Amino acid sequence: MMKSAFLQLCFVVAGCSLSSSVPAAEANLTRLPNIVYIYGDDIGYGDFSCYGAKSVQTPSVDRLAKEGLRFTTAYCSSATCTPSRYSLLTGEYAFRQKGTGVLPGDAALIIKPGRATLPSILKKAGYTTAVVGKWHLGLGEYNSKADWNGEVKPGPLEVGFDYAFIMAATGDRVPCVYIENHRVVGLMAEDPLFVNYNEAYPGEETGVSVRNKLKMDWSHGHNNAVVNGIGRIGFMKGGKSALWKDEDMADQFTQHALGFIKRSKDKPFFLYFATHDIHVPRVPKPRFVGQTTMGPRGDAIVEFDACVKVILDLLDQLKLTDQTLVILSSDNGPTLDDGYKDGANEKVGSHKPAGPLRGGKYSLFEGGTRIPFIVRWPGHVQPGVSDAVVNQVDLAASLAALTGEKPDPATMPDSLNVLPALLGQSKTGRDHVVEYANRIALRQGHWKFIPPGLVQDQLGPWKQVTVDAPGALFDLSADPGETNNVAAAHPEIVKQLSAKLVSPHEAITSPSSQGLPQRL
Ligand code: NG6
Ligand code: CA
Repeated sequence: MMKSAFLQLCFVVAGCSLSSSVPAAEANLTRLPNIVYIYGDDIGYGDFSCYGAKSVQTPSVDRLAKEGLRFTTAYCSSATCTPSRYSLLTGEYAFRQKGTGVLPGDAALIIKPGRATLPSILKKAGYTTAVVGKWHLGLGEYNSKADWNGEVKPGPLEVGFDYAFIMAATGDRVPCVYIENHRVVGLMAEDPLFVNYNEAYPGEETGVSVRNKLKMDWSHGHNNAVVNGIGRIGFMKGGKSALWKDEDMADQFTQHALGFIKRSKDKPFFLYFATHDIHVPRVPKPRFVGQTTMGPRGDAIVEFDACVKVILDLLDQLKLTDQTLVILSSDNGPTLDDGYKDGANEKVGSHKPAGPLRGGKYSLFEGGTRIPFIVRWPGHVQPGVSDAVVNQVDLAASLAALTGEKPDPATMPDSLNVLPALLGQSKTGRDHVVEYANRIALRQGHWKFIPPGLVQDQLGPWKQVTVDAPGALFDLSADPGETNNVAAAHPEIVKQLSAKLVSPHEAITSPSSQGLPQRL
């Protein structure tokens, strides 16, 4: 199976000199590539130096861009984390399912065990699969609560991963512990862990009761449990031996990622490396503090880049670079003040976290979901820049195609095979993108249509603008910053796009640029 899939692959890979008559071994390509997916959190379109940032330098991300293909028009599937990650792993738009909004840390698993997922497909193709880092897709049985002191399941291992070293939700949500496979790491039976999102545990400090002693003050929310001197969302008590230290988190995740790569290097592996950086609370390791003039948000970008370096260096050392497909991206657009007083707004200076785009995290403007996206596979992906339109929801079908698997379209309804675009063989990908930030908007070709309603329009704190009927229409080719609403000048386009959005099914049943049926 693997070999025939591999041979098929060789027909489609750009720059691959292998023809049907050349045995795989002769081309020194005897196995499917490893896949490392590096997923930053809340990193915007303008946050890396290879995407134009000047106030922060990201040499390792830039190295990937130089050696790989840097996309200008790639999208995540939602302007917040949980729905984006849900779509990435399932190949289904999150807005189809209730309960896929930003989850609390005690939420049940929202991916049904047994359904086809990106990791389960790769596992079927022979890969060893791992998730290291932020999970945020719930843990435990539907309609019940996880048993933090026992086996924490179902979770990643039940939806296609062989190994997991994760945080349950976010850095700012309890429980503030790591979970390795089915167990909370470092928990002692005599000090059990309790978690709830409703009320404080009597006698436990909160971000309100000890506000003047906090390491980092909160600006909104984040005033429930206090862990490592930082207020969080949600309450917890006990489990003292298991509590994380924010300053160590990037190291913890990176070390576990390295361990997985070293253990798995002898056969194809898939690593989903989901960093906490640069989500709040931004508390980088001391050696990164002050590396930029932008305060913790800028320093966290430097920390993220250092984690990328460690992973790339290990691939070099193990001589795996040429046989590893590395994809680097972010789960949603950028934000400044996201609930802590870390100086992100005050110190941003001339830096533009979303680059030339309008809006950021939580927004239906382009800054919400258009994100950095880089693909490197030496010898197979020609280095350069691609304007092809791709969406992270497509990775499931595309990586399935790469590995010779054929997911059932019914189980991955929104994932398109855009492999030729990902590998730089095609200049086009999708012909449309459904953008999602609590409600949906549509990009079709160079047109962007936002239906009437409220749209988040700042990088934090919260500020919304109202889009009046019949909706806002932007010509992204002439106006990438979405400043000039041309709806009045193009009523027929507004009518057409708004009709498609009323029924998202229709929006996606038009044939794609690759002649494949587009499924929703
Ligand atoms: C918001 C939080 C924000 C962040 C976000 C989720 C408040 C006031 N704001 O509700 O800090 O945690 O949820 O971010 O609590 S995400 O990247 O995981 O989607
Ligand atoms: Ca996020």
